[in-house]
Amino acid sequence: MRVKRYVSNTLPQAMEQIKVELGEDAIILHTKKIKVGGFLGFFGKEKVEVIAAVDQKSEKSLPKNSTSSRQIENVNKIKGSQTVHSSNDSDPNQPSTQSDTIIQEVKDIKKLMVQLMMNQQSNGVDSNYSDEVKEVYQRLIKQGVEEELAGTIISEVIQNIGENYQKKHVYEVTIQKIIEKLRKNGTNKEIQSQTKLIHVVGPTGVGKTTTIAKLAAESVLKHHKKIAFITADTYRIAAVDQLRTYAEILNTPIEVVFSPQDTIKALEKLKDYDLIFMDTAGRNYHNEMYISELNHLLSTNFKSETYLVLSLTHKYEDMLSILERFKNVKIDKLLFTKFDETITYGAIVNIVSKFPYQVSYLTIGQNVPDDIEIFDEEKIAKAILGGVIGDKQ
Ligand SMILES: Nc1nc2c(ncn2[C@@H]2O[C@H](COP(=O)(O)OP(=O)(O)O)[C@@H](O)[C@H]2O)c(=O)[nH]1
Ligand SMILES: [Mg+2]
Repeated sequence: MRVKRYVSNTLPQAMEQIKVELGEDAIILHTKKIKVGGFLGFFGKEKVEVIAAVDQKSEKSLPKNSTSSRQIENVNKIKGSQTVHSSNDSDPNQPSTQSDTIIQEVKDIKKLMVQLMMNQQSNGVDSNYSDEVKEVYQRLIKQGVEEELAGTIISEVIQNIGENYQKKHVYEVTIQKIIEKLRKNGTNKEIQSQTKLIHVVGPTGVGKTTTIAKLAAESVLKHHKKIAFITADTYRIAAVDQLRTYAEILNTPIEVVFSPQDTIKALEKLKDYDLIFMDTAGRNYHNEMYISELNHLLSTNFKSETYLVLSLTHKYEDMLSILERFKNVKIDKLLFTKFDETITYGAIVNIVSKFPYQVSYLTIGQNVPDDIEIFDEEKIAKAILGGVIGDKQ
């Protein structure tokens, strides 16, 4: 691979130079406006810096499509993002025939082009996209949608709207594309009617106990189920008391357990109840032994669902580390809390795109039992584009 830096007066001039020197296959890794000359940064002449690269070997000996997939990998490496899969990956979702592969790679390149164009835009270099498209892209980034995913969404929007579109159309199609990213097919959001145990996990303070109270109240009041509680959060007396208070209000039994063996006994005792909610502490999951015993218990005896609770007030990076921390627990669904306490929702789209889990519910305040609803993709998509749409209508 040959990488070269060009400094020119204009971007087209640099492109022309690159084409002559590196050939048609050269790819642009980076563009930036810079000041050249002057004194202490003042009075410099504005120029464009372009870093371009070309894979020399592949130019001659390899077929075109493998050149392009490596180029995509290289661009992604430079950008520090994930590698786009090449056709050789054993992913079953990858296209099988060569023409499918080429189509896929062209799509990938288009996606990267959009990202690069958008990045050029943020570096102050003109891009060809309309103001609405740029505005929507910037909004996605501001909302915390990862750059690569925002680029994908925008490239899908552009493909969908064609050339002669109206402003409003861009927002409508973007909402549809976000909804598609948030939707998981084949899984149910709500607690399933055959489910006997709801196991709620997550770090301290995200709202697990409050959410259990909300779900439990709904099961009693709306679905007329006979419910019971188990709590494994024995690290703070207040935590047990908190669930005990809800148990008293709902007139349901509560068992306190200290180990998976205790849980087996508690479940035996509560076996005649329709639905059991099990509360836990984040600290329970620091113990490998505890996790494997619990996984075994939950997968063998009866139908259970494990919900990982994430708070939208957490930073996205923290949410990723929580998902990593709980990766050994067999998670069935995610549940996001504290929607009412944030104004950025991009993390939801990132997480749903990255992980296979269905999002079940969204909690929207501290009130038990009212402040909970079934996860609604459209609500999140509209919240993400909220400001943009509001301004434009
Ligand atoms: N604003 C807001 N607060 C919430 C929500 N869900 C829970 N909380 C609050 O978050 C705090 C911690 O909740 P708790 O259920 O004890 O968390 P746990 O440690 O995960 O069990 C409490 O003050 C709850 O009232 C929500 O959706 N919105
Ligand atoms: Mg709790």
